[in-house]
Amino acid sequence: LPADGLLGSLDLLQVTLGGSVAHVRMNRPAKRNALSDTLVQQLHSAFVNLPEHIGAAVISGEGAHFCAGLDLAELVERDVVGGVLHSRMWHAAFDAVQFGRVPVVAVMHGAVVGGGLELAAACHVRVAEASAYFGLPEGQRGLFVGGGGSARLPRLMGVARMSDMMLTGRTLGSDEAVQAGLAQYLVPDGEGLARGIALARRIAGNAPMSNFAVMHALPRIADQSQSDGLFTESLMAAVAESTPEAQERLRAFLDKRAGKVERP
Ligand code: 1HE
Repeated sequence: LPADGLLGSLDLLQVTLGGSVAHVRMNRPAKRNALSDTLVQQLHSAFVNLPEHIGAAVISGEGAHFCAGLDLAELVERDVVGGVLHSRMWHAAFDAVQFGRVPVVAVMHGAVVGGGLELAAACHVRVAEASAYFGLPEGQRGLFVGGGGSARLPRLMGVARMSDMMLTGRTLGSDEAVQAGLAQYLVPDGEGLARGIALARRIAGNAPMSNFAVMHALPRIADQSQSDGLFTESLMAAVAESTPEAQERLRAFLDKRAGKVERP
């Protein structure tokens, strides 16, 4: 595998490596990056197969929009069994994003709707360009979310906001989305990718065990009772702080070789 440059074009997906960061770009602009079965499977494959030297990833969409959600042209021919299996296929793919090897930054612009918002919700940090707008048109299309949205989105924005979006078709602009918890960063149009890659570089510079703990322990602890959560936290903390990398980083700070915490 090349350490840098184009890793491969999976037809609807382009994966580029730069140092410790992988950039995964949905590349179906004519259909607004609508998530066909093929595109979802290619996302799954890309995240499962990230090279070992990669420490963080960025996902973005080519063209005027991040993602138009489910490819509605493929939905019309599906029966009930096909529908359940299809949803489970999305779950597997988006789990590979959320619970894969590395943290993922979503860079969002234009439409971030339906399954596109579900995909963004599986990422760990979300950057919105000013043009980004967010919607869950499933209610209007006679559908329900099927890509993990009902489990992930209320954890970001709460059940009330998600219900409002699904029932009334309300869409949120990028500033409202930040207030609602759907994005952590708001940047001018055209600056999302640079910000996303800069954030990914910082993330990739962390100790791998700290990143692992944030990705895998934090959401599980949030699902646990306080008592179980505190116990899990103690185990995870002990694992993280006993790694050689943690010990070297602590020594570096005490020897004044490491940076201080900066003001925002
Ligand atoms: C599509 C799709 C799609 C565009 N499936 N083909 N998602 C939605 O309900 C959103 C539907 N899409 C839209 O509302 C708009 O397309 C957008 C606001 C995203 C973009 O508008 P615009 O004016 O830039 O593009 P367009 O002219 O509407 O679309 C360009 C082409 O993309 C056109 O095809 P063409 O052959 O006529 O050129 C569109 O048909 C096509 N296209 N979006 C299929 N979604 C696991 S559960 C998840 C459930 C959901 O995600 S439901 C939400 C589905």
